[in-house]
Amino acid sequence: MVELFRVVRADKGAVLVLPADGLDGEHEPHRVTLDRDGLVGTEDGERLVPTVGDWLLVDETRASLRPRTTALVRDSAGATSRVQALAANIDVVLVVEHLDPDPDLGRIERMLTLAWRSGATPVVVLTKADLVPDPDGMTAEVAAVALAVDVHTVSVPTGQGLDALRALLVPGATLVAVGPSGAGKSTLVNALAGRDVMGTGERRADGRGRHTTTHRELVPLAGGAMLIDTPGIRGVGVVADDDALDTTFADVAALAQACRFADCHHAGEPGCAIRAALDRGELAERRFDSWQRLAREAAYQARRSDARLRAEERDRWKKVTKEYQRGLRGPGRPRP
Ligand SMILES: Nc1nc2c(ncn2[C@@H]2O[C@H](COP(=O)(O)OP(=O)(O)OP(=O)(O)O)[C@@H](O)[C@H]2O)c(=O)[nH]1
Ligand SMILES: [Mg+2]
Ligand SMILES: [Zn+2]
Repeated sequence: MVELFRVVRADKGAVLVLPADGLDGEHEPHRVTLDRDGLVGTEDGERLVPTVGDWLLVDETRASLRPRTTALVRDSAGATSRVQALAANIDVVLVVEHLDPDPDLGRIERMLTLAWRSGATPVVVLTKADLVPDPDGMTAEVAAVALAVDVHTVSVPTGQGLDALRALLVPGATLVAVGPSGAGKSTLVNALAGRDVMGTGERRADGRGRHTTTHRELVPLAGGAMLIDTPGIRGVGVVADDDALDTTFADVAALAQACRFADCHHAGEPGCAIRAALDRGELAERRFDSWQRLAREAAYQARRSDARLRAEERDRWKKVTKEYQRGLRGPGRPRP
């Protein structure tokens, strides 16, 4: 008999899972121990580190992962790039940012790029509306950089904006909350779950949050939706993806298309549409810088990722050649 489970938490060497028909907040997850390498095979022969949101097929003899429909991935630091899947099979990425202290537009743009890259739909959630005098004005500023994305302004103590978020919790949908520590992700998860599932942090006098949540966890909601809470991560690396960047920065990308030279560096070349827009005040320097920084980072990540692929290919050939030579020598024959 084959059974389908969902990974609600992934630790080193083991995952916590719930059966597909037990994702209602009423069941206790159980633990599945992984092989020594911590990997699980997929139906198409890949071996992956399981992550929260993965679907796991288990029969009497083995477990395998369903191919991921979407995945929120980040670049983990290191000389050769390794991509880490933060969450899989998600429909909506909630990009959570606080209004107090002031929202960081660059961070929102970075999170939106990650979100677009995942294949899921990004939604911006601005928290702590109760702490600022002009939440609407701040929302408008954020909406201006979150092109084609819904922006919701919420407050958990007053309940403002929560119904608009509840409308996203359709049965079977999976949402993941990302954003800085102290933004109020866990507070939001608890409010939407209607019970205290995740621990939340005390607000410090300087307004900065500590890292309260330390693991990623999928919380099944009573209505049939699933909400993944994540720890606030500093400086998540973007994974190279021109489409995601072009979507997040559709305005800048359109201007770049209009530059006279296809390889324009926007550094003073004649006919540069970006320079012209900056001079006319139609494009903010901050947004241009933010786009350039993420584009550079994505290109750097792509080079490191290529280097890793080449190294892996080299290792594979070394192994193949060794096996081939061993084959020539024949089994059991002594070395010359
Ligand atoms: N006034 C006000 N405070 C809020 C709101 N949402 C969250 N907070 C407070 O902000 C602090 C941080 O909230 P958390 O939910 O722990 O933040 P988090 O994003 O989960 O943080 P990490 O787990 O560290 O990533 C807590 O003291 C919350 O009570 C809000 O809408 N209004
Ligand atoms: Mg938290
Ligand atoms: Zn240009």
